[in-house]
Amino acid sequence: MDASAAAERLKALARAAGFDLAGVAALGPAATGAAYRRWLARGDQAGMAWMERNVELRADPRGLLPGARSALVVALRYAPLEGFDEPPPGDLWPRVARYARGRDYHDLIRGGLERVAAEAARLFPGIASRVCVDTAPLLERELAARAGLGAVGKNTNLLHPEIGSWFLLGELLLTLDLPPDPPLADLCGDCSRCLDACPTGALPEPWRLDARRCLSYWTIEHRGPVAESVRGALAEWAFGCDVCQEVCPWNQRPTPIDHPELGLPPERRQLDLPGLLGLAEEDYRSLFRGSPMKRARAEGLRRNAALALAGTADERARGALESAAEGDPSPVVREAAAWALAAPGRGTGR
Ligand code: B12
Repeated sequence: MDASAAAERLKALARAAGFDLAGVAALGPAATGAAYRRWLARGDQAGMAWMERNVELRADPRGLLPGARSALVVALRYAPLEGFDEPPPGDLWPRVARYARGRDYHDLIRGGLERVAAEAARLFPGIASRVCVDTAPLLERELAARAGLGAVGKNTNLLHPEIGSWFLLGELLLTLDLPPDPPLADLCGDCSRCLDACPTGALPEPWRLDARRCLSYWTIEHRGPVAESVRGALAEWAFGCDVCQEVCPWNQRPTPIDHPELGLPPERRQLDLPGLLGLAEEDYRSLFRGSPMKRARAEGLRRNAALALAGTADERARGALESAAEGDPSPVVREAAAWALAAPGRGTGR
């Protein structure tokens, strides 16, 4: 099989494994390695110390697999689902970033890519491969752009002209030499809606995300008390944030998808903010098994729920906040609940 037939075969295997997009990139030094170093130098990584490690490897992914020559990059769409259930409208429902409502994408993407890797090993004896999803020291968005999966938008998300940015990425690094797919042209033009809409000013300039101000960082990655400067904005989000994607013109008309496992599971549809705040450890373990929301840990989810209820007038919610302020085992949650009780009221329903 020649190299372009091999590339086509691998992309077809990826689509058969359930991925929505697949493309090939040649591995080499990252074109945005300098942008990544500037990001670190400014402190934009906030408390994510792991982003400061393996700087050389991130700037040149060939070190991730001896003899690696190319990457099969795949995308898994997570929204909008066919018949997608938005949580019921109202102030007491946790607003959760869409990618995190259903099953953990790490497991789904890894599983799919492992099936492709097994087939690749059968088709091309002697090759080596490595599956990467999110946690490997890899600038995934740049690599995906190089594989023609989209263009990096000003909000730093990878955007595709037909499906917007509601998709997740994974890679299969390969020792095969494959012809790369052509990259797409810039999609942002002079639009700056994401920069203007970010509730905390976390996009101070195009293509730069300052995690010190990003609600996604505070609600998912940060352990301990949330900075006073972003607490007000947290009333809207209990886990992650989608604002910079929601306002993007390329995300206004995405076609429905069919990955039901990425939707909110039935057993969590009744879990509102007071319920989440008062969640017992064993209920947390069973309700969030296999969910990407576990990244924030039980304490982080209760903290976020408390902050999201700031200034509520709802009696049940105030009761949950009072119990948490007095009796939650975590000092971080107790402090967040006391702060939320003292916050000014928010009008109707709060
Ligand atoms: C750390 C991290 C975070 C951090 C920091 C985000 C950030 N922008 O760096 C936090 C916790 C805030 C976060 C949030 C989110 N994340 Co995140 N995150 C990552 C992770 C692990 C590393 C990202 C990274 O390398 N950052 C360092 C900076 C320097 O890189 P970058 O943001 O990608 O920026 C690149 C471009 O801006 C580009 N660039 C710089 N200057 C210029 C100039 C021009 C002209 C161009 C074209 C490009 C360009 O170069 C940079 C380096 O390659 C990746 C997985 C991975 N291994 O890559 C997932 C990843 C980026 N996250 C993802 C998702 C889904 C999210 C959220 C949408 C989740 C949510 N709803 O809450 C938000 C989006 C926030 C945002 N606007 O970025 C997806 C993105 C998929 C996509 N379609 O783009 C990834 C790829 C995970 C995955 N495997 O699917 N994330």
